[in-house]
Amino acid sequence: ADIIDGVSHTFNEFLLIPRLTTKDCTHGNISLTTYLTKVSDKCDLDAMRLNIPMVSAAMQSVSDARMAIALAQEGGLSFIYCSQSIEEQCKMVRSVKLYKAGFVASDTTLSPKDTVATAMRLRAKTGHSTIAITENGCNNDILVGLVTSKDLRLSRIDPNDSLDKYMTPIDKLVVAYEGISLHEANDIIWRHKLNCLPIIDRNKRLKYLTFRKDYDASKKYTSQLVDAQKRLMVGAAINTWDYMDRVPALIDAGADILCVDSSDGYSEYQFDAIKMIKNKYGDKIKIGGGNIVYPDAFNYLVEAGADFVKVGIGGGSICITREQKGIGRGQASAIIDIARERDALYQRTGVYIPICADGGIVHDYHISLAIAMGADFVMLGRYFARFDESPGKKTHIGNQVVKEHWGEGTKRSANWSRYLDTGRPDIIFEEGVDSFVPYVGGLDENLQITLAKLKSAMISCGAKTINDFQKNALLTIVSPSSIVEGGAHDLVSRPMME
Ligand code: MZP
Repeated sequence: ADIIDGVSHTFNEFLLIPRLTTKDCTHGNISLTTYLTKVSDKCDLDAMRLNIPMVSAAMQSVSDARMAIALAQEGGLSFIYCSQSIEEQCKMVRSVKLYKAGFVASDTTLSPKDTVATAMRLRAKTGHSTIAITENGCNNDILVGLVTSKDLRLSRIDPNDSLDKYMTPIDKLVVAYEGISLHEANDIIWRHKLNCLPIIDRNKRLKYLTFRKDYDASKKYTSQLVDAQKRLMVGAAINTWDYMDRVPALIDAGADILCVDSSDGYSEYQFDAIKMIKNKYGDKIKIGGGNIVYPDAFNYLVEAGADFVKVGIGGGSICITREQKGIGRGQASAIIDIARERDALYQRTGVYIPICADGGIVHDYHISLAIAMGADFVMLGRYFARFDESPGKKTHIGNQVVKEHWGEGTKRSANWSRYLDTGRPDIIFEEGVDSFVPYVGGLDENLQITLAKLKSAMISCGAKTINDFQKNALLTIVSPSSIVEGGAHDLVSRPMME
């Protein structure tokens, strides 16, 4: 066997050295915009960008439609997991695409019937066009109740239809939140960045929400919106065994970008999948590959046609691949080496392939380190699983509030395909664990703190853009004792107060 030079390092073993902070390097002047897909010197019009360098992991416990809507509104992106049937995944993608098209998903506590009834009642009271969207729990179709001032139409979304057919422009919108307090209504408007005003009754209870015509949410918020359609962007994961059916269905549902989800992306299966998709759809469809940890695999996936490459094997919070198979590499070393290969490719060809640092981000500052090491954006599972918007159930362990978080390499995640004829290989042993993460509240409030820390690190390093940060960062490897020195130390703990 060959042994590669040097030790394989993790994020914890690095720190950033400050560079000159110039006076114009302020929070307000920093751009976190980054490339998501391949860009060439000759033309970057076609490249997709993120407004913040963070995407959520394609995992059952992380990225469903609710998370995708919340994160896209912050300027990031979710990859909806593929460990579910094609129909279920497309349904999630559709919900995200419908969201900013003037539709608001109904409160899930209301039944489909009640949602439609509420919309009709409010239309009768207010004379405004109203709309209710809800899911039909019986057969998992999306049931759309459309109430306009002229007619009432109820229709099922046909998965084979273009979504445009269902995009009826409306300027007044009523959602089924009638009767909640003004405070709760404002909270919903604020959290979901709705383009709406609350109209309340005498008792300060919500009557309905109405669009504010003069207001363009895309100007105020760094929403991740696609060009003129004002719809949120959403990604979808695919696998290498049913992609021939899954990809066309996802494209039709409106997925903006795809990513092959695999713990080991250096395979002929993945090469063939990316190549076939690129041959069939050309550059209209963007697709990422991975995961990999060494430059040879990077070149292989780029040759297949990957628009970005995901780096990381065995570093995920729920991952036991290294213990089970002895496969993987310290995440910092993997990113540094592959970023160098990516930069060399760019020097040679003028083609830049963004890389995503996937897994093992434990502290907020690890995001800064990953980017300084050359990643263009990071993918996080555990981080997002802790928020209200993640699909995991909230529960208690002792006094602590926690949320469920489980790996895609667990039998739990694979269970969806057990009774279906999917062609999915059986899981003989698990590469992930089924666990919990501490619950920390809503995505927005926590994300703002994380982004503030990232910007502060960039300011200390004199960088106003992600590109500056990657180019100018100076990193140092730290000794175990300097890690101890970096935390609070040599203090007497404050006694617990009543
Ligand atoms: P983390 O942010 O929770 O540390 O890591 C998330 C990443 O772990 C995912 O994006 C994926 O690459 C990886 N993952 C997901 N499931 C497993 C598993 O079951 C896994 N082994 O390694």
